[in-house]
Amino acid sequence: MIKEAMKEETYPFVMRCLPYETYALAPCISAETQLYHHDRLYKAYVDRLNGALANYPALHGLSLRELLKWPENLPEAIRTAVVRNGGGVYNHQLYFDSMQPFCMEQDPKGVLLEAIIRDFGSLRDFRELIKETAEGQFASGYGWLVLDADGTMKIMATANQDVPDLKRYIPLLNVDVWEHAYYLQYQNRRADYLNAWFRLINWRKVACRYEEAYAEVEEKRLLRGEGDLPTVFEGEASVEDSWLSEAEETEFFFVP
Ligand code: MN3
Repeated sequence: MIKEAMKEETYPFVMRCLPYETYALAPCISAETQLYHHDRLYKAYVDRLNGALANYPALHGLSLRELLKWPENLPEAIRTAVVRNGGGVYNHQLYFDSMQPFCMEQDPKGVLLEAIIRDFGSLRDFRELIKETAEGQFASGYGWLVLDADGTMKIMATANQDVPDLKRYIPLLNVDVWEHAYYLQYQNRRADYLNAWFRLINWRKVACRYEEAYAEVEEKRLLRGEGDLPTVFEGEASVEDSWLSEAEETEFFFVP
């Protein structure tokens, strides 16, 4: 399995390129939004994180996840800067990397789909819950799908550039609900942006992260001598009916 490169990078952190063209997510997310969001805002977090770490060589061998997992171990003088800007880098990398150009064929499949049904009831319930949670995040922040240390997936929201508690959760997917992520196109209509975002999720990448995270959680539990993790049910899971109603599918093509 391909390891997430995110875990391996250390100082100086480098701005990652988008894994698709700047315009490739239009009309759901416009090229203009992506340009400002990725090339300006995300880059600024990378620069500020490197600036904060520059005079602390003892931290230069740590990955972003390691820096964010134990913030209490960071020198007090740079703790806030590393948490805010490191979070800004981590969150934006996961966000941009979790999307792909829209196509009608994409659905979660296999083990990930089975796990979604196990933990949320159905794909439709999952979709409603993550949208509702992200929409309900007061002011700026993110909506998340994470794998809990107990082996089940959870949905949550975080404020500002906070990451979920990485001692307990492994992030699988996130969505940026800062206004800069959608205001140029959607103004205050966060729900419309979330509907559009949901159509862009790169499920293949989320599935890779899930399988890798599940193996990591399982290994730790075995080492601790704890019981079995919840497993997915036997047999092939399938999406019984499209989670998009016909009206929603039609509506998609009129997204600004
Ligand atoms: Mn952002």
